[in-house]
Amino acid sequence: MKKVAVIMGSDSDLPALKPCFAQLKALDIPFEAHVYSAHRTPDACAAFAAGARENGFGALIAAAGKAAHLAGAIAARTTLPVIGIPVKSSTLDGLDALLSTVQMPTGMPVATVAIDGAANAALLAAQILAVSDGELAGRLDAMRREQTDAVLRKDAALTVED
Ligand code: RP5
Repeated sequence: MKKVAVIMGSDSDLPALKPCFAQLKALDIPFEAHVYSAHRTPDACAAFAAGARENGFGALIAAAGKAAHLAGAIAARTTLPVIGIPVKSSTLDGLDALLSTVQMPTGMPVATVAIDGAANAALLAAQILAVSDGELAGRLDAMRREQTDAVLRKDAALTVED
C-alpha cells in the first residue's frame, strides 16, 4: 500500500494532528510524520515533496498555522494529491491559516479541510488511496456503517427534558 506523509510546519502543531494519526492507525494505513517548514526549512521541504512519489507516498497531508504556506509549497513540488490542514495556532484563531492554505492559484490545487480538521484530512487521504485499493475501500465502508449506526442509536435513545 502507498504511504501517507503527514508534514507539519512546527512541532507545536503536533497536538492538532493527533486525530489525523488516530484515523490513519484505525484504518491500518502506513504513514510517516515530519516537521518541515515552508519558511524555516524551505530546501528540506521542497526536497521531501519532490521525492515523495518515488519514496512510496500516495497522498501528502500538510498542516500549518499563521501564514500557512506549507501545503502550497509542497504542492508546487509534486503532482501527488496534497491535503492542507489550517491549524489554529495564532491570535486569528486559524482564519489566517485557512485563507493562506485554501486560496491556491489555478494549476496548483490543495484540498483544504476545516480549521484543525485533522481527522477529515486522514479520511480524505484514505479515500484517495482507496481508489486503487479495494481492501482499504472496504475498511472505509465499514467505518461509515459504524458511524451511521452510532447516530441512529443516539436518535433512538434521544429524550428531551422539559
Ligand atoms: C507555523 O507557525 C507553524 O505551522 C505553527 O502553526 C506556527 C507557529 O510555529 P512555532 O513558532 O510554534 O514553531 O509556521
